[in-house]
Amino acid sequence: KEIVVSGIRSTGILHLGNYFGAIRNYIRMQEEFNCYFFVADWHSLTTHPDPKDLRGNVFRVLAENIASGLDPEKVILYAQSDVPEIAELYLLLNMMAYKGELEKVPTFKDKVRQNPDNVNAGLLTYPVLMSADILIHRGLKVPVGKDQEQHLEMSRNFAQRFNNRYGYLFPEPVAFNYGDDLVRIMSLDGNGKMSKSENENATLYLSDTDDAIRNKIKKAKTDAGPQEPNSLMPDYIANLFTLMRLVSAPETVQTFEDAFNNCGIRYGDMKKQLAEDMVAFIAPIREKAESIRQDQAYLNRIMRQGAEKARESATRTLQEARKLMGINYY
Ligand code: AQP
Repeated sequence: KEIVVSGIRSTGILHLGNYFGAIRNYIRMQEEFNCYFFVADWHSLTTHPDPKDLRGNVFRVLAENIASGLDPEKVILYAQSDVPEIAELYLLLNMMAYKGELEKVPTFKDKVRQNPDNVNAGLLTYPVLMSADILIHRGLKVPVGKDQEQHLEMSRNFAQRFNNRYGYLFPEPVAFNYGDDLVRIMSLDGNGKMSKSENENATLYLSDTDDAIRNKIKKAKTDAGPQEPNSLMPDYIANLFTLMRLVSAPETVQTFEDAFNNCGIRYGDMKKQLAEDMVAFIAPIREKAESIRQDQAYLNRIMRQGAEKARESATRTLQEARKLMGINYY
């Protein structure tokens, strides 16, 4: 079976972008592949270093993944920091990553713009740690949202450089999504991608109450509507259709698409329908996550079990890597 690896940062509450970019794929992939899914707690320290939030966020991400449909009996679920072999591989891969290429990564440039006072080396080498996360299990398919596409390209480069320099060890990992294109859910205010730590009022969280969901969708950005038949859709309207395609019945989507193309669309009606379908989608996940989060002993058990299995696979890869690099003296 092919090996699948993917992680989510413990930086807050999961949202629809995380669900449709990543988790939805995880749920299908667990039936077909050998899956390693992890909470990327080290990655979260690049921007969210506060110790008092970390533990809660780690277990929240775990619980929300399980509530969304991940089965801990079918996949290996663990915290990144429970697998120290990843850190060693990260160190080794750093010798294959060049400062110039790391500085050019658009997500790095964004982070520098957002917070120029905290341009730490962890941020710069984020794609290297991400590569170690994947390559430590010799992962091939990586279910992620569109924002991660470029990082995956770098992972392929690092894998290739290692293989060329030391001998074949790593397959070249590819970003994966069950539709063809990778998914990008925009924020409801139309500003950039939906993310855990941006505008809360324009982000639909998997923990949102029914009323919060209705209110946020009601306030989502729209305009006066198309002025001519078959007009080009602005991004923020296309995003509402994307969401609708994900949670509503195909006939419903078709009705509103036709209305858009005939200039007869009423965004108020569309948003009302979308809100109800979204409530029906999110409410069961929210309720399940709440109940899973009450059972700390269960969550601890899953993390420990997962870490043990992840370390077995990680240790095997690391031993090979050391040997190929000549780090085997005794
Ligand atoms: N808007 C999105 N559309 C599609 N996929 C998305 N992902 C994230 N946002 C979208 C995918 O979710 C997985 C986990 O990513 P992450 O932990 O980096 O999530 P985030 O919401 O981007 O988190 P942060 O911490 O708030 O990040 P910043 O501050 O960087 O925006 C990935 O597979 C990602 O592609």
